[in-house]
Amino acid sequence: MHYPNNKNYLKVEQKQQYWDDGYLFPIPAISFEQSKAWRNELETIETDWLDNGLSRPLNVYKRVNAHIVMPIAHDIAAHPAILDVIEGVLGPDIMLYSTEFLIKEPQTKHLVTMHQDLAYWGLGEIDGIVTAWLALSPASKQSGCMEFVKSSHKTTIIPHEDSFDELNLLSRGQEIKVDVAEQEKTCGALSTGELSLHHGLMIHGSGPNTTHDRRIGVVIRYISPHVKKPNEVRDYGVPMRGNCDRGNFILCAPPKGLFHPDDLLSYEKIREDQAQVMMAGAKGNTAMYS
Ligand SMILES: O=C(O)CCC(=O)C(=O)O
Repeated sequence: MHYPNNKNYLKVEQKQQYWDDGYLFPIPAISFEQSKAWRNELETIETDWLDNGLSRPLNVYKRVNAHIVMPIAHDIAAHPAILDVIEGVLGPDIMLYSTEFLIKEPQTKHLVTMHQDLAYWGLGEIDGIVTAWLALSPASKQSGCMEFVKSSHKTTIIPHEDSFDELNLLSRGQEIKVDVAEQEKTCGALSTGELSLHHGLMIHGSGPNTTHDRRIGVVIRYISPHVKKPNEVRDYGVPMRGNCDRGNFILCAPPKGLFHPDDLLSYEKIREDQAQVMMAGAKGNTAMYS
Protein backbone atom coordinates (compact mmCIF):
# COMPACT_ATOMS: atom_id res chain seq x y z
CA MET A 1 0.00 0.00 0.00
CA HIS A 2 1.30 3.47 -0.84
CA TYR A 3 1.05 6.38 1.55
CA PRO A 4 1.76 9.85 0.11
CA ASN A 5 4.54 11.79 1.89
CA ASN A 6 5.20 8.83 4.15
CA LYS A 7 2.05 9.69 6.08
CA ASN A 8 -0.50 7.05 6.77
CA TYR A 9 -3.43 9.15 5.56
CA LEU A 10 -6.14 7.05 3.96
CA LYS A 11 -6.69 7.42 0.25
CA VAL A 12 -10.09 8.55 -1.04
CA GLU A 13 -10.94 5.00 -2.14
CA GLN A 14 -10.02 3.61 1.28
CA LYS A 15 -12.28 6.10 3.02
CA GLN A 16 -15.09 5.18 0.64
CA GLN A 17 -14.50 1.51 1.35
CA TYR A 18 -14.71 2.12 5.10
CA TRP A 19 -18.06 3.89 4.77
CA ASP A 20 -19.39 1.29 2.28
CA ASP A 21 -18.29 -1.86 4.11
CA GLY A 22 -18.12 -0.60 7.71
CA TYR A 23 -14.58 -1.91 8.06
CA LEU A 24 -11.19 -1.53 6.45
CA PHE A 25 -8.16 -3.83 6.61
CA PRO A 26 -5.35 -4.68 6.44
CA ILE A 27 -3.70 -1.31 7.03
CA PRO A 28 0.07 -1.57 7.55
CA ALA A 29 0.78 0.96 10.29
CA ILE A 30 3.48 -0.16 12.72
CA SER A 31 6.82 -1.80 11.96
CA PHE A 32 7.40 -5.38 13.04
CA GLU A 33 10.22 -4.20 15.34
CA GLN A 34 8.02 -1.63 17.10
CA SER A 35 5.19 -4.16 17.45
CA LYS A 36 7.61 -6.69 18.93
CA ALA A 37 8.96 -4.08 21.36
CA TRP A 38 5.41 -3.26 22.51
CA ARG A 39 4.62 -6.96 22.91
CA ASN A 40 7.76 -7.43 25.02
CA GLU A 41 6.90 -4.42 27.17
CA LEU A 42 3.34 -5.68 27.68
CA GLU A 43 4.53 -9.17 28.56
CA THR A 44 7.04 -7.75 31.06
CA ILE A 45 4.19 -5.85 32.73
CA GLU A 46 2.15 -9.06 32.79
CA THR A 47 4.98 -10.82 34.63
CA ASP A 48 5.90 -7.97 36.97
CA TRP A 49 2.40 -6.88 37.97
CA LEU A 50 0.40 -10.10 38.03
CA ASP A 51 0.45 -10.24 41.81
CA ASN A 52 1.83 -6.89 42.80
CA GLY A 53 -0.64 -5.22 45.11
CA LEU A 54 -3.02 -3.71 42.57
CA SER A 55 -6.53 -3.37 43.96
CA ARG A 56 -8.03 -5.14 40.95
CA PRO A 57 -6.79 -8.15 38.97
CA LEU A 58 -4.28 -7.06 36.32
CA ASN A 59 -6.64 -8.32 33.62
CA VAL A 60 -9.22 -5.68 34.51
CA TYR A 61 -6.74 -2.88 33.80
CA LYS A 62 -5.73 -4.58 30.55
CA ARG A 63 -9.35 -4.97 29.45
CA VAL A 64 -10.89 -1.63 30.45
CA ASN A 65 -9.37 1.81 29.91
CA ALA A 66 -5.77 0.61 29.96
CA HIS A 67 -4.68 4.04 28.69
CA ILE A 68 -5.58 5.66 32.03
CA VAL A 69 -3.07 3.61 34.05
CA MET A 70 -0.67 2.02 31.52
CA PRO A 71 1.54 4.44 29.55
CA ILE A 72 2.13 1.77 26.89
CA ALA A 73 -1.59 1.79 25.99
CA HIS A 74 -1.63 5.58 25.75
CA ASP A 75 1.57 5.60 23.66
CA ILE A 76 0.22 3.02 21.21
CA ALA A 77 -3.01 5.00 20.79
CA ALA A 78 -1.05 8.25 20.30
CA HIS A 79 1.27 6.82 17.63
CA PRO A 80 1.19 9.24 14.66
CA ALA A 81 0.94 6.44 12.08
CA ILE A 82 -2.30 5.26 13.69
CA LEU A 83 -3.67 8.77 14.21
CA ASP A 84 -3.05 9.58 10.53
CA VAL A 85 -5.29 6.66 9.61
CA ILE A 86 -7.96 7.72 12.09
CA GLU A 87 -7.93 11.27 10.73
CA GLY A 88 -9.23 9.81 7.46
CA VAL A 89 -12.41 8.71 9.27
CA LEU A 90 -12.96 11.26 12.06
CA GLY A 91 -11.25 14.34 10.64
CA PRO A 92 -8.56 16.43 12.37
CA ASP A 93 -10.09 16.49 15.88
CA ILE A 94 -9.50 13.14 17.56
CA MET A 95 -10.05 12.00 21.12
CA LEU A 96 -9.13 8.64 22.61
CA TYR A 97 -12.20 6.99 24.15
CA SER A 98 -10.89 3.62 25.33
CA THR A 99 -8.17 1.03 24.89
CA GLU A 100 -7.91 -2.60 25.79
CA PHE A 101 -5.50 -5.47 25.34
CA LEU A 102 -7.62 -8.33 24.06
CA ILE A 103 -5.54 -11.45 24.34
CA LYS A 104 -6.46 -15.03 23.49
CA GLU A 105 -4.04 -17.50 24.99
CA PRO A 106 -2.74 -20.36 22.78
CA GLN A 107 -5.13 -23.25 22.26
CA THR A 108 -7.98 -21.85 24.32
CA LYS A 109 -11.68 -21.77 23.63
CA HIS A 110 -12.37 -18.12 24.44
CA LEU A 111 -14.31 -16.25 21.80
CA VAL A 112 -16.20 -13.06 21.17
CA THR A 113 -19.82 -13.52 20.14
CA MET A 114 -21.27 -11.44 17.31
CA HIS A 115 -22.22 -8.00 18.61
CA GLN A 116 -22.34 -4.27 17.85
CA ASP A 117 -20.13 -2.08 20.03
CA LEU A 118 -22.58 0.80 20.20
CA ALA A 119 -25.28 -1.40 21.72
CA TYR A 120 -23.96 -0.75 25.24
CA TRP A 121 -22.16 2.57 25.27
CA GLY A 122 -25.10 4.94 25.61
CA LEU A 123 -23.81 7.02 22.70
CA GLY A 124 -26.69 6.27 20.34
CA GLU A 125 -26.21 5.32 16.69
CA ILE A 126 -23.31 7.51 15.66
CA ASP A 127 -20.64 7.63 12.96
CA GLY A 128 -18.22 9.62 15.12
CA ILE A 129 -16.52 6.67 16.77
CA VAL A 130 -14.14 4.21 15.16
CA THR A 131 -12.24 1.23 16.51
CA ALA A 132 -8.68 0.52 15.42
CA TRP A 133 -7.57 -3.03 16.17
CA LEU A 134 -3.79 -3.42 16.13
CA ALA A 135 -2.24 -6.89 15.87
CA LEU A 136 0.80 -7.42 18.14
CA SER A 137 0.91 -11.05 16.97
CA PRO A 138 -0.54 -12.70 13.86
CA ALA A 139 -4.36 -12.59 13.82
CA SER A 140 -5.59 -15.33 11.50
CA LYS A 141 -8.75 -17.40 11.27
CA GLN A 142 -6.84 -20.06 13.28
CA SER A 143 -5.78 -17.65 16.02
CA GLY A 144 -9.26 -16.09 16.28
CA CYS A 145 -9.08 -12.90 14.23
CA MET A 146 -12.10 -10.65 14.02
CA GLU A 147 -14.90 -11.45 11.62
CA PHE A 148 -17.15 -8.77 10.19
CA VAL A 149 -20.55 -8.78 8.51
CA LYS A 150 -20.05 -6.53 5.52
CA SER A 151 -22.16 -3.34 5.47
CA SER A 152 -23.99 -4.33 8.65
CA HIS A 153 -23.19 -0.88 10.08
CA LYS A 154 -25.95 0.47 7.85
CA THR A 155 -28.55 -0.99 10.19
CA THR A 156 -29.68 0.34 13.57
CA ILE A 157 -28.75 -1.06 16.98
CA ILE A 158 -30.17 -4.60 17.05
CA PRO A 159 -31.30 -6.18 20.35
CA HIS A 160 -28.64 -8.27 22.13
CA GLU A 161 -28.92 -10.82 24.88
CA ASP A 162 -26.46 -11.47 27.72
CA SER A 163 -25.04 -14.90 28.39
CA PHE A 164 -22.28 -14.09 30.93
CA ASP A 165 -20.64 -17.24 29.53
CA GLU A 166 -17.13 -17.55 30.98
CA LEU A 167 -15.69 -18.44 27.58
CA ASN A 168 -17.04 -15.21 26.13
CA LEU A 169 -14.54 -12.37 26.38
CA LEU A 170 -17.19 -9.63 26.31
CA SER A 171 -18.24 -7.91 29.55
CA ARG A 172 -21.78 -9.33 29.57
CA GLY A 173 -21.25 -12.16 27.07
CA GLN A 174 -23.57 -10.17 24.86
CA GLU A 175 -24.68 -11.59 21.54
CA ILE A 176 -26.79 -10.10 18.82
CA LYS A 177 -30.21 -11.72 18.55
CA VAL A 178 -29.77 -12.48 14.86
CA ASP A 179 -28.23 -15.61 13.35
CA VAL A 180 -25.16 -14.86 11.26
CA ALA A 181 -24.29 -17.57 8.74
CA GLU A 182 -20.61 -18.48 8.29
CA GLN A 183 -20.67 -17.31 4.67
CA GLU A 184 -21.77 -13.83 5.77
CA LYS A 185 -18.59 -13.35 7.78
CA THR A 186 -15.48 -11.66 6.40
CA CYS A 187 -12.30 -12.81 8.08
CA GLY A 188 -10.23 -9.78 9.17
CA ALA A 189 -6.83 -11.48 9.19
CA LEU A 190 -3.88 -9.23 10.09
CA SER A 191 -0.12 -9.62 10.26
CA THR A 192 1.81 -8.22 13.20
CA GLY A 193 1.77 -4.41 13.02
CA GLU A 194 -1.32 -4.19 10.82
CA LEU A 195 -4.58 -2.50 11.76
CA SER A 196 -8.21 -2.98 11.00
CA LEU A 197 -10.85 -0.30 11.44
CA HIS A 198 -14.49 -0.90 12.20
CA HIS A 199 -17.61 1.21 12.63
CA GLY A 200 -19.47 1.22 15.96
CA LEU A 201 -22.54 -0.40 14.43
CA MET A 202 -20.61 -3.14 12.63
CA ILE A 203 -21.71 -6.67 13.56
CA HIS A 204 -18.52 -8.52 14.47
CA GLY A 205 -17.04 -11.22 16.69
CA SER A 206 -14.15 -13.70 16.74
CA GLY A 207 -13.50 -17.41 17.26
CA PRO A 208 -11.08 -19.34 19.49
CA ASN A 209 -7.30 -19.39 19.21
CA THR A 210 -6.24 -22.86 18.05
CA THR A 211 -2.59 -21.87 17.43
CA HIS A 212 0.50 -22.16 19.63
CA ASP A 213 1.05 -18.39 19.96
CA ARG A 214 -0.92 -15.79 21.88
CA ARG A 215 -3.29 -13.66 19.82
CA ILE A 216 -2.65 -10.15 21.08
CA GLY A 217 -4.89 -7.35 19.88
CA VAL A 218 -4.84 -3.74 21.01
CA VAL A 219 -8.37 -2.39 20.70
CA ILE A 220 -8.30 1.40 20.43
CA ARG A 221 -11.51 3.40 20.22
CA TYR A 222 -11.33 6.96 18.98
CA ILE A 223 -14.21 9.41 19.18
CA SER A 224 -14.90 12.77 17.64
CA PRO A 225 -15.02 15.53 20.30
CA HIS A 226 -18.19 16.75 18.54
CA VAL A 227 -20.09 13.71 19.82
CA LYS A 228 -22.43 14.63 22.65
CA LYS A 229 -23.58 11.93 25.02
CA PRO A 230 -27.37 11.99 25.40
CA ASN A 231 -28.89 13.07 28.74
CA GLU A 232 -25.78 14.92 29.91
CA VAL A 233 -24.21 11.65 31.09
CA ARG A 234 -20.58 12.16 32.20
CA ASP A 235 -17.93 10.52 30.04
CA TYR A 236 -14.21 10.84 29.45
CA GLY A 237 -11.70 11.23 26.63
CA VAL A 238 -8.01 11.90 26.14
CA PRO A 239 -7.14 14.59 23.57
CA MET A 240 -5.04 13.14 20.75
CA ARG A 241 -5.16 15.66 17.89
CA GLY A 242 -6.77 18.98 16.97
CA ASN A 243 -9.33 20.79 19.14
CA CYS A 244 -10.88 18.38 21.62
CA ASP A 245 -12.15 20.99 24.08
CA ARG A 246 -15.83 21.09 23.08
CA GLY A 247 -17.26 20.64 26.55
CA ASN A 248 -18.84 17.27 25.70
CA PHE A 249 -16.34 15.05 27.53
CA ILE A 250 -14.18 15.40 30.62
CA LEU A 251 -10.65 15.54 29.26
CA CYS A 252 -8.02 13.31 30.88
CA ALA A 253 -4.23 13.67 30.85
CA PRO A 254 -1.86 10.87 29.82
CA PRO A 255 -0.91 8.54 32.70
CA LYS A 256 1.77 9.82 35.10
CA GLY A 257 3.46 6.42 35.24
CA LEU A 258 2.70 2.72 35.29
CA PHE A 259 -0.17 2.22 37.77
CA HIS A 260 0.57 5.60 39.38
CA PRO A 261 -1.64 6.12 42.49
CA ASP A 262 -3.23 9.31 41.08
CA ASP A 263 -4.13 7.52 37.84
CA LEU A 264 -5.54 4.55 39.75
CA LEU A 265 -7.89 6.97 41.55
CA SER A 266 -9.03 8.51 38.24
CA TYR A 267 -9.44 4.99 36.86
CA GLU A 268 -11.94 4.09 39.59
CA LYS A 269 -13.97 7.25 39.02
CA ILE A 270 -14.16 6.70 35.27
CA ARG A 271 -15.01 3.04 35.74
CA GLU A 272 -17.82 3.88 38.14
CA ASP A 273 -19.37 6.41 35.76
CA GLN A 274 -19.03 4.22 32.66
CA ALA A 275 -20.26 1.04 34.37
CA GLN A 276 -23.59 2.72 35.09
CA VAL A 277 -24.17 2.96 31.35
CA MET A 278 -22.38 -0.17 30.15
CA MET A 279 -23.96 -2.54 32.63
CA ALA A 280 -27.42 -0.91 32.62
CA GLY A 281 -30.17 -3.51 32.56
CA ALA A 282 -27.76 -6.44 32.96
CA LYS A 283 -28.95 -9.43 34.94
CA GLY A 284 -26.59 -11.79 36.78
CA ASN A 285 -22.97 -10.80 37.43
CA THR A 286 -23.05 -7.05 36.96
CA ALA A 287 -19.35 -6.30 37.47
CA MET A 288 -17.56 -4.88 34.44
CA TYR A 289 -14.64 -7.37 34.07
CA SER A 290 -14.26 -8.00 37.77
O1 LIG B 1 -10.52 -8.92 19.69
C1 LIG B 1 -11.56 -9.49 19.37
O2 LIG B 1 -11.58 -10.65 19.03
C2 LIG B 1 -12.87 -8.74 19.35
C3 LIG B 1 -12.67 -7.27 19.49
C4 LIG B 1 -13.93 -6.49 19.44
O3 LIG B 1 -15.02 -6.98 19.62
C5 LIG B 1 -13.83 -5.06 19.17
O4 LIG B 1 -12.72 -4.58 18.93
O5 LIG B 1 -14.85 -4.37 19.19
